[in-house]
Amino acid sequence: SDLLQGKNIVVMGVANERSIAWGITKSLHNAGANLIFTNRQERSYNKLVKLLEKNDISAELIVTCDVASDQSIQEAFEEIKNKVGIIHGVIHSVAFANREELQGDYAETSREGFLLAQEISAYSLVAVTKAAKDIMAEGGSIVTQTYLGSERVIKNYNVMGVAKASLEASMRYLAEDVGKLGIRVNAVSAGPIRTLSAKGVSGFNEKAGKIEEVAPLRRNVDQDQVGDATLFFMSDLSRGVTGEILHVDSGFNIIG
Ligand code: 0WD
Repeated sequence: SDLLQGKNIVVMGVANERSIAWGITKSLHNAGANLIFTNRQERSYNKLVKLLEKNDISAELIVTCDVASDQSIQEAFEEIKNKVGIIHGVIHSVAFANREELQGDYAETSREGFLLAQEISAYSLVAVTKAAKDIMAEGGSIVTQTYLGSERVIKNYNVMGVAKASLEASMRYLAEDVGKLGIRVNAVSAGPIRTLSAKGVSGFNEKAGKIEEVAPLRRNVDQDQVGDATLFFMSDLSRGVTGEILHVDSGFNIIG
């Protein structure tokens, strides 16, 4: 399709082939988008270059960006502005919490661990929106990735569930701020998908098994399904939608 022909979109958070951001990359590429990538680590950069080559996708630009640093975010978007110019969208697909706090009792969460999860997983969307909106001169779309642990107590998700609640509320406040600039902000809430980050949360198999058992579609979702839902938010097909959370979870969230 040519839904995103001529659109410059920044994708943050491809760590490897299993990353949700990689599923999104394929959907956006197939829709004709020009893609710009940001990575935190050298390791992810090398993996991304190989993945792009293997899949015959060319990147407009790849820049380093550690969302823990305002300076890093500013420099990344400055470089994007100088080398690409206007952008039309941003995919925010980054999160982090300490592994030892993704198990056991939430009440044991440390102050530092709480703040770290909030900083990398929720504040980063605020900081990125602040930097991106200045180069989204033609309006556009920002999409983040969230999870049901924000709405319900899901075993082991703990501090990340609280960070996702904060991310979702931030997404709504940001949608109000940048709506007047013609920019929409939405979230996709995916079911469990086996990725590098998912490995950090205890009991993945249990969670995925439950989806197969009780979700209306009786199967787990994959990165490509999240990619296509994110494509909807990136494209004009969703032009009337902002501040919304779209569950891509085989319907699991509706089951009591
Ligand atoms: O089941 C799942 N996997 C679900 C994930 C279900 C629902 C939502 N999500 C969310 C995650 O919470 C996250 O927000 O999707 C998003 C992407 O997660 P993923 O695809 O499961 O995980 P992964 O492949 O590990 O990617 C996470 C990225 C990595 O990218 P880079 O390019 O940096 O290697 O987040 C990155 C992480 O390194 N990341 C950071 N990026 C920039 N600055 C930072 C940071 N400080 N910390 C982590």
